[in-house]
Amino acid sequence: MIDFLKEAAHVKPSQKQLDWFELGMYAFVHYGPNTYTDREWGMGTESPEIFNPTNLDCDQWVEAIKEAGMKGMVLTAKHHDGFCLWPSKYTEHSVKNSPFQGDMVKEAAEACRRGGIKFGFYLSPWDRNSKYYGTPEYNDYFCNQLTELLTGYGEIFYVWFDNACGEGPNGRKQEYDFERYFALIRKYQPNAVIFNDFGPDVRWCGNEAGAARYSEWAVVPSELCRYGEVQTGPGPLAGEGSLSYLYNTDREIGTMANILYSKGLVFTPSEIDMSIRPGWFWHENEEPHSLERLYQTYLTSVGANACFHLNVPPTKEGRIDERDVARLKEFGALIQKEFGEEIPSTAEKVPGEPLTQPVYRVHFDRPLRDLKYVVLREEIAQGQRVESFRITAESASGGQYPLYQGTCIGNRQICRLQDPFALQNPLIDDSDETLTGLTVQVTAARDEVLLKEIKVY
Ligand code: FUL
Repeated sequence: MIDFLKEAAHVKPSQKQLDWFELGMYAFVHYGPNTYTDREWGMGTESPEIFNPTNLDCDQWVEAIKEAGMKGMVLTAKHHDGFCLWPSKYTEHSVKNSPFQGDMVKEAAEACRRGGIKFGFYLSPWDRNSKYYGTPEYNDYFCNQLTELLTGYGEIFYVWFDNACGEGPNGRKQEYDFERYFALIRKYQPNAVIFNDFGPDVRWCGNEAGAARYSEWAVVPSELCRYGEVQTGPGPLAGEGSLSYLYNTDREIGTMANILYSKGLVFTPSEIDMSIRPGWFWHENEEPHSLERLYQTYLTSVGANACFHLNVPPTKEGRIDERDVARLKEFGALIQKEFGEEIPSTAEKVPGEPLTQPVYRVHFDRPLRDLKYVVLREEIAQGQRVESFRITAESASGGQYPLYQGTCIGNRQICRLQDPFALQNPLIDDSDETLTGLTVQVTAARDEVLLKEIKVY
């Protein structure tokens, strides 16, 4: 058992997964015929004529995205309706037969380059337009399109695959050859991270509501992420009981009870994807979600060992709606207000034995009346190890204040001590007390704990 936990603690990310983690937050951009028909899923029978951005400004998209602090953009190059936002050689169902005679993928990629953010794309395998869909030829068609996108638009940081698999125009479903798609990406864009429900590089969190797990492990059973690289042997209980079925909507993924039954473990962290509005595509009568909702999702994604993929859909004109622009600005400003200035402190580790509990003592450079967040980061390049921890504050008069209890840390755990939206919520109620430091005590870990950062705000 102990040997297996140690193995689990040493399951490591690739460099591109580490780079992806550092991005934290990036934008999704859903754009296409649905924008003009007010639908979420097109039928594939829409005329290309309807795609008509009359006031396109991709630089405005990029500016809005950057206002929120997002570091990349992922464009829906083709959604389920099969309409290509670039003039693909392999179909007539594309921008080339629309009043917009340009290449939307190129416009977006170049705007990202100009604005200094990364560019990636979403390519839906489900295609309700292609005559090949539901036959083996469709995988060739899909690979041809994928190759166009991988080779024609410079560096791609992310390729996002949807697992949706409905019927095509001939009533048949398709068997997607994901292994073949992934091999093409590795060949043409070796640094691109691949998102798919089941890995290899990033997995889906299991919902589109921005709801992360309380314990969002990056090290998970290969039963779930079957495309990831298996880095351990089977767990000590493999074959003894449950894990015959594991799905990405389960509450427990990667927890101790869960991994002990697994056939092997992979490093495949989770992404929280959500739209700024109820729909993925722009609809005139929808409003952006509240600032509170976006901020809460930020804390439970970027602040909970995952990344945040926030969709901002362009309007019919081809611009980001001013209501969304305003919300993105507020969102970026709030993050800046909450995390812009760190409280100077020094941390000292009082080590425990491997598999026992180190304690980190943090001393503030000056006594504090108040603190709002403690941000913890593990040296995730070495693996994810902390199972549980607690944080206690010390006051000048020797008082101890229990502040927080948590489970995973991983890449980043933002421990929120106060609600920035609450009217009044003092951490300590004695007005004469000041805080001099805090203790982060790891209460369980899979192997030696390596925290690379403890920051206080
Ligand atoms: C889903 C799709 O069906 C939605 O339309 C959207 O693109 C979302 C990001 O993925 O599976």
